[in-house]
This record gives sequence, C-alpha cells and structure tokens, in this order.
Amino acid sequence: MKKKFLVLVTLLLFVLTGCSKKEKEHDYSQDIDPYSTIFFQDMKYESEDYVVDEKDNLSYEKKTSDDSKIKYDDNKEYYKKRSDGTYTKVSNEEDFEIYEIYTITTTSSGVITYETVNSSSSSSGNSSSISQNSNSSSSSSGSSSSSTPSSSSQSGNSNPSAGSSSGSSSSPGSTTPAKKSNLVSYNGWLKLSGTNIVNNKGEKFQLRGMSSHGLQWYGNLVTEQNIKVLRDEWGSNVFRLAMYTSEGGYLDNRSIYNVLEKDIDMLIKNDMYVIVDWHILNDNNPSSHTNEAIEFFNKVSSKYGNTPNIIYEICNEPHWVSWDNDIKPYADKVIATIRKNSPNSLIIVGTNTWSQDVLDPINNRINDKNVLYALHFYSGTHTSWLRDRADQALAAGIPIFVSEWGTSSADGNGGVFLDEAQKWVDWMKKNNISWASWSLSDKNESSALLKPGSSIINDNNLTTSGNFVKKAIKG
Ligand code: IDC
Repeated sequence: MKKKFLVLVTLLLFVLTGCSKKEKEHDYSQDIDPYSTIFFQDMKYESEDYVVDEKDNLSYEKKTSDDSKIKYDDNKEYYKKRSDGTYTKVSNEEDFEIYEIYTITTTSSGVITYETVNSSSSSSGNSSSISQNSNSSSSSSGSSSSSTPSSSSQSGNSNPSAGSSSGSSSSPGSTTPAKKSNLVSYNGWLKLSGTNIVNNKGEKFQLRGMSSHGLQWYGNLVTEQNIKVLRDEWGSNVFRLAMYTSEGGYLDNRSIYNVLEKDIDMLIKNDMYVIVDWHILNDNNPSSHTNEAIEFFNKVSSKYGNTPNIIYEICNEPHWVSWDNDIKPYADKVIATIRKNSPNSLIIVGTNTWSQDVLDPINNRINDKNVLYALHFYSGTHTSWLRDRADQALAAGIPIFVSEWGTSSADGNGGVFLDEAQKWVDWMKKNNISWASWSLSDKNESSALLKPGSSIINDNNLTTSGNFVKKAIKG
C-alpha cells in the first residue's frame, strides 16, 4: 500500500512539476524525542509539496503557498504545521472545515501532553488540556485559522496507512512507526456504549495486548524495549500489569507497588492503555482484603485519576464465593473509592469461578456506566460452552472484557490448543471484545510468550503460543 502510494505521489510530482526535481524530505532528526520521531515518521508519505485528501477515494492536493496546511490520510487524521514548527492534529468533517484542533507535545522529560482546542473554522476556541502527568505543562494553543487548499486532484485507491507493522523484530527496540490512531493520544478516555468500548469520538474500539506474568517474578520483562515492540511491530495498544496479592505479591511485600508504579509511568509515556490488575488468585475471596484493596486503589487513582490511560481491574479471579454476597459488595466499595478520584475510567470486575460466571451480574449489576465484567478463558479447558454463556451475557447487555486468556489449559501449561484459541480470537473480534493475553514470561510453561532464558521480544524468542498471540494482536 505504502509503495503504491509513494509511486502515485512521485508520478503526480512528475506531472505537476514536469521535471525530476527531488522531493524534499522531512528531517526527522530534528524531532523532539524518539516518540515524536515515530509520530512524525508517520507523515513521511506526505510529500513536502502535496497534501492528501480522502474525499473521493484518494486524491492529492497542492499545499497552500504559506505552507500552513498538512494533511495526512490515515483514518482521517490531519495535521497542520504551526509557525513554531510543531504539528497540530486537525480533525475535520467535510471540505476541510476544522472543528477540532488537537496537539501532542512532548516535554524534554518525555511526558506527552495533549491539548484540545475546540474551534469551528474560526480562529479562536475554548482550550482545554489533558496531560498524562499532573506535573507536566500544556503547550500554548495555536491559531486555527484555516485556508482551504486549492483542489487539483487526482484520484487513486491507495491508502498510506501509518500502521502497517512490517519491520524486523530482531533489532533492539522498535524501528517501525507506531500506529498512533491505535493509542491513547488519539482515542483518549474510553467509555462504554452498550456492551462496546468506544473511544472519545464514539467509535468502537478494541484493546489488544499482553498481560505480564506475576510482577514479583517476571516484572523484569516489562521493559520499555519490549513494550515498544508490542506497540509498534505488533500494533498492541494495551498492557496488563498483573500485581499478585498473595504468593509474594502486594499483601506479602508492599515494595511491589514501586515496580507497578514505575511500569505504569513507562506505559503512560509510551501512549499505551494500562490495566492495573489486583491479581487475587489463591486468595479467592476479594472481600477478605477489602480494606487493603481500597487503600491500594485510592493510592493509584489519586495519582493517575486524571489520565485516560488507566483501566482498573479490581479482582482478577474470585472463586468459591458468591457474586451477590461477596464480589458485588466488595466491588461497590472499591469502585466508590476509585470514582472519587477518577469519575470516568473503565473498571473491570472479576466474576466468580475464575472469572467465568458472567451471567451472575445480569440480575445484580453494578450501578456504574463504565464497568465491564471479566471473562477469562484458556483454550485447552474452555470451549464453545463458555462462548455460549458469554453470548448470553452480551445479549443481556453485560459488557465483557477478556482481561486474561491463554492458548494452554487452565493451569497455564499443556497444549497448546490453537484451533480453539482461534475460535475465541475470532469471537472477540466479532463482538468487539477487548483482551489481554497471558503472559509475558519465559517460564517453562506453554502459555508463556517467550522461550525459557530469553528476555527480549523478537521472533526468535517466541514460543508456539507467542507466535499465535503475535498474529492475534496484529489482527
Ligand atoms: C499461573 C502461572 C503459573 C503460576 C500460577 C500460580 O501461569 O506460572 O505458577 O499462576 O501463580 C489464571 C490466573 C493466572 C494463572 C493462569 C494459568 O489468573 O495467575 O497463572 N490462570 O494458570 N487463571 C486461569 C489460568
């Protein structure tokens, strides 16, 4: 696609300039930081002389003489170059009518700030800013006066998508541009519409990514380098931090909180959605530790309540308890705590029987518009009978988040069972169900992403399960 597009642009240049004048390249080395480099690299299919318009399939338009307008066609994302050299993202409806200007600025410390300037093709507008870090400053707003470029266009059908994820995954870090329309800076606060997660534009949105293994054991694999591979080469937009409560986890050793917080910050910096998972497991009844959970979620949400990145998962897998008498009362209390600090974030509640009893909430739902119910499956153990149950729950209006699934049996080992796993992946896609896969570890068990002894995500290090999950994330 990209190639085709480049060929078309080059041809057009020849036609319009009548000579072989070389296209000027943007100097990426001048960009603000590595993330911005990725961000601006996405625009390299945009020549210095022409803009892209998607109105009639695809057409190319010459820029205005003052060089003020840059358009780039990737899910209708448009950019405007400001006089200070930064880029402003412009959303427009028809005929370049600007109704929203959205800027992404990266400070020297790598913190990304967003600024939305509402405008309807006039020069000024209300300015509101969201920052990903409370101590980061928002940038000044830019002027939004728009001049419509003259329209000498040529149609085509190529789409210069920024998100194709080719590139070798054997190099350290990632060299492939991130598909930013997949990430927090584009999608903002997620919310529920019926059983669907939608982004801040009301568009259906699916999160796909990995879960860590227990942070107390495999936290060392949650590196920025690995996250960039997942984000840029696999197209992942979410990562789940499994903070065990028992087995040497938070309740036994509070210092794990520092690991969690460091990981959250790194994921926010990298524009990812983050699931903060209170990973109860052997400690089967969440209400045994309600006070500790309240204290924990109060701490996390007071620190991160204003960032759209965070999704709270308040109890991984309750079992041998009652929804009505144990899980629901626990959830009500913890959610009330989170809501004081974060009125809008998504919250996932684990269901009984290791998060399989998704019918329980039908008659006793949590009274909150942004709560999803966890469904977990391991394809060697859980098959069509659990999908049928999930279908029933969806039909009853219960929003589902598959915050954990694996290609193995339920013990994390055995198999792998890829045919059944594929049925689940297809089912999740069809129903726009977001998911995280178990797990980013190199443990000698079949659900692990990496082969034993490896720590970097690349094709050589992937297990059979890892290869499957990579394809599933790429979609
Ligand atoms: C498993 C790990 C395994 C570990 C065990 C106990 O894969 O290495 O020894 O936990 O801590 C879950 C749980 C998840 C399990 C996973 C596989 O949420 O913690 O991880 N699983 O058994 N629910 C269903 C399966």
